[in-house]
Amino acid sequence: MVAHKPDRTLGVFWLNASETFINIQYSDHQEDETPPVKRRRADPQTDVHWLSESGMIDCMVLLGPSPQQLFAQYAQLTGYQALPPLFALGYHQCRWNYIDEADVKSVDAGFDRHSIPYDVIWLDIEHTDGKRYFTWDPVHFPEPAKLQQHLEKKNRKLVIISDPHIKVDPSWSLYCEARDRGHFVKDREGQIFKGSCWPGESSYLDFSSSATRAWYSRCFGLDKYKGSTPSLFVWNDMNEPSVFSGPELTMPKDAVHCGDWEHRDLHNLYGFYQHMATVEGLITRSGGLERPFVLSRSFFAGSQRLGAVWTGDNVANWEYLKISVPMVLSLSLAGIAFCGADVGGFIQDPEPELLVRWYQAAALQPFFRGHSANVTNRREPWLFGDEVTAAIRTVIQQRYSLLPYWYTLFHQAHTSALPLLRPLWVEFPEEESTFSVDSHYMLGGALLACPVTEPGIQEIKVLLPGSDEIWYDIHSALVYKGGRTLSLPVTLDTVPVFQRGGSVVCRSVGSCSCTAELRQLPLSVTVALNSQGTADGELYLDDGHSFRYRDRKVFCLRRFSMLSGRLLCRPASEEGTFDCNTVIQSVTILGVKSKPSAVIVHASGAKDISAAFQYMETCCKLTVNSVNLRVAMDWEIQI
Ligand code: NBV
Repeated sequence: MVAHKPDRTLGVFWLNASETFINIQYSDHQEDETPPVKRRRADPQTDVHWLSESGMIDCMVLLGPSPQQLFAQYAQLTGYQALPPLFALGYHQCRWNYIDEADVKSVDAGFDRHSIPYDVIWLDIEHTDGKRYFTWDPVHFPEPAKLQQHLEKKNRKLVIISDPHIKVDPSWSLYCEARDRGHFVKDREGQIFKGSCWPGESSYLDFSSSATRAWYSRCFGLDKYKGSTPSLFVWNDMNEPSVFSGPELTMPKDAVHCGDWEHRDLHNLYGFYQHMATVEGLITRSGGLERPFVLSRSFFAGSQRLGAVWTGDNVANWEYLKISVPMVLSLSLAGIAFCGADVGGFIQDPEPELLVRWYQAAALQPFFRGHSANVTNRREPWLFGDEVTAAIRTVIQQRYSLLPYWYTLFHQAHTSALPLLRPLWVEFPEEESTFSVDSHYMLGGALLACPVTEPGIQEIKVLLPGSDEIWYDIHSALVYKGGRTLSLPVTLDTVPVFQRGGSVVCRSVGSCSCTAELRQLPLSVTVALNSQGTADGELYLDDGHSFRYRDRKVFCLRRFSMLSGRLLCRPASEEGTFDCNTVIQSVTILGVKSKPSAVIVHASGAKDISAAFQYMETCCKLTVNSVNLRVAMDWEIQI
């Protein structure tokens, strides 16, 4: 739980995995009638009561006092966000189900045909042989390795679903192994627990046991998991766990786990442990070299160390789109930075306007996946006419251009626990007007995003905080003073995003079909000056997939800072040995009050150059094109 008032952010971490109720009582009244305590109060107060079914009281109070300190305190207890492989930040295309290999290939080709970048295509439960995870449907997916190679040639990945229930099938070796080695949860009589799920009668792996986790991890070995290749990644679903025949659709509380723990004691850890075992499996599969990607539906404090989560089965309506924003903000505050909601709504069919708005909103959330249920209509981005295709293409392309910034934010979450998505109050902790805003938010410290989540609107209200702040509309470069609520006209194409004065944002320039191509593109740097004429920001780069950034410090962290008309590019860390050839193609400086007489580029070891530039007086924007400066080198631009 996070609480905030102007001079303090405070956290309570109640570490308990059993069924827990948290009763929150807001009171603005002078007198609190809540029994058993009846007292008078001077200030409005919020009372919170915690009630857990089992366990001992294990409760930590995190004192902040700043939001940033609170995040760091929580991360010291539960861990930091894992740094995902870069491909996982691209766009993911999922459906329950892509029918067969030809279907997958044709959807994949559709993205190229329509020039829409994407990185990952997903297979849901129907890809298996009778819902036996780690197998393939022999009719529809006879050559899974070839399919992955086909995708991998284009630098794209396949994600398959792997649920925690295992079909009771004595003729299936994986089931027999798990049974004979004692890897299933037991019932209260000590027999293997059986419940029903997708495959029919199923038993459930006991992920709370380290031996079971180790065994399960090995199931992802390339030799063991037939038809898998290194470009296969995993999705853990139904891991609350979901038991169709169980009470409240889950496991009976008196089921028994290793060490004789009842299910009631660890229910909320079950999915976390499956996630952990899957992540371990992928890391081990690569010899410890490659970063895993695993999405999980169930999660717990600490799941941020493992990978991504999503908000589960949402519905294709405006209300669900709207609440996706506060949902991902809450997750972000709770340390789970890599999160998102199914684009378009999982259940039912979105109208085209809703679909476009959903893509626009989700492109500004960390995990970006289109998904739809089996009974819905197909909804690949090009099925709704040219206008919708174009709108979705623009949004996805913009997401890809902004990936250098996203990746840098992930590096920050990984190293200093700052969430990528921040409610406005996190950046403006003293400004009470921001406290209840949950429709717009900061994406890192530099961008304020306000996705449109209502139908047919022509105007949107955006709170631009800070009376001494300057905000720049990233599309029009128009400048707004902070400390006001702006009424912004919107069309279907508008995605209101503002860059905060004082920040620097790097983007990729040019088009690409996936993140592997994006890495080859040059960058642009946008410097947004604050009222003192200064700005700074960072850029993080590494190989995008391995652990070498961690084990051998193969990364590059640069700082751009502007002061007194000089923009410097310098190392932000003395560590880091990544020899990258990435080039900065152009620099745009917003908030330059008058046209400079010259722009001088000085790169170390080279002669000073007087660079050509454009200046737009109407929006105080200076652009220096074709600077072609290596990001890893020290250089400066003087205006
Ligand atoms: O595996 C089928 C679905 C999946 O597509 C969805 O994303 C999960 O949240 N799964 C739930 C089970 C069935 C839901 C009705």
